[in-house]
Amino acid sequence: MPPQEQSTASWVLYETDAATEDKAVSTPVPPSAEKRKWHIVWRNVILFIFLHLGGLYGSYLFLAKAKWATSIFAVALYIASGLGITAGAHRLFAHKSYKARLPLRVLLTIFNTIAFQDSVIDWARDHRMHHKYSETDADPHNATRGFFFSHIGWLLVRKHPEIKAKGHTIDMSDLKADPVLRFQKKYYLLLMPLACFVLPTYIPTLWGESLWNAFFVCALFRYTYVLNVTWLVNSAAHLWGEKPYDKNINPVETRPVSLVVLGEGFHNYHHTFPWDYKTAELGNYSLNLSKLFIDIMAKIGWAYDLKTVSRDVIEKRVKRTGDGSHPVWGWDDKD
Ligand code: ST9
Ligand code: ZN
Ligand code: ZN
Repeated sequence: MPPQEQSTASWVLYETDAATEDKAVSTPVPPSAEKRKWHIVWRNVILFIFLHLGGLYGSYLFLAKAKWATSIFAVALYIASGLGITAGAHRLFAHKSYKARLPLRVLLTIFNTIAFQDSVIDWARDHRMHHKYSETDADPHNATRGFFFSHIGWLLVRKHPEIKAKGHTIDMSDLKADPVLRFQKKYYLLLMPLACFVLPTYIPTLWGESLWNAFFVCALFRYTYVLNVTWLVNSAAHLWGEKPYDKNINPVETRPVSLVVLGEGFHNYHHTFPWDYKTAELGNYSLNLSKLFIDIMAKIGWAYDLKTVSRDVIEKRVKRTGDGSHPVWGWDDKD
């Protein structure tokens, strides 16, 4: 892969924590002094090539050969592991947008381990960097480096030095204090293969499926699919769509992505108001299954202190920084 040219653009960092609520604080960040280099990690390149070949073959078995119960099980694993990322690693652990009692934290950590996107603590550390240093070299999947880099390329190369240099500015003490997450990280290399590959391959044999079909459909295809739709939030949802809440940042609203990522495609809203447990203004259930899940958990008392944003704050923000595409307030101030 060719080394990428150093960007000469002057970066603007928008911090959008709860503390800044309705004010986008813009801090100029100088361009990185170091020319970007690709230190390719060939082990990852080879593993991801084989994974995607296996996943493609698994998609054929999913559609044409596997027992219907196996295909339904694969979809159930997609939803469960997806929730482990959206309702778990993302909304609960990385953003603290709601609180969860022990049974829910355990359930979401199990779901999260099925997803194999590394331990919640590591995932959340990268994600907090992604929000704090969005679209700069300290953002692990800096989308200004293009679709390929933000989608999968960032997992194929060594991290930019800026990530390690600025990493200490991220406070992870809250998650490191959680015994459930500490347990997951400590035993990850045992728990992850079991949850992501071994059990999804074994369980379908209980209804007479072959190990071959079960492995390619419920392990490789399901895993590759969930990885790719997750990565779309880093790539497509930072590139193509409307910006009704803040036109000064790259993240966009994308309904097609939202549909496959259980409600995480309203990314312009999410980067503007990252503490909202809905990660969207409205949270229509069909496009936001994760909100439905959290609402059900709140009904049974496992989730509480759900954070959201008032209509008034959203309206002011839309009028101040939106691109005019908001269906309600978008065009109010236009001549
Ligand atoms: C995967 C993750 O796919 C996907 C995340 C997607 C996020 C999406 C977010 C979008 C919003 C949510 C939407 C969800 C939608 C879900 C829909 C579901 C239906 N801060 O990493 P190392 C330091 S994973 C501070 O080895 P290298 C630290 O000291 C796929 N410090 O860097 C660290 O040491 P330690 C499966 C940091 O050597 C040291 O650097 N997993 C930070 O450059 C070395 O760290 C894989 O494929 C930081 N953020 O290697 C593994 N980061 O950790 C892929 C690092 O001991 N990863 N440091 O503290 C790797 O192989 C390597 O990380 C590498 C870089 C080769 C990429
Ligand atoms: Zn983002
Ligand atoms: Zn986020």
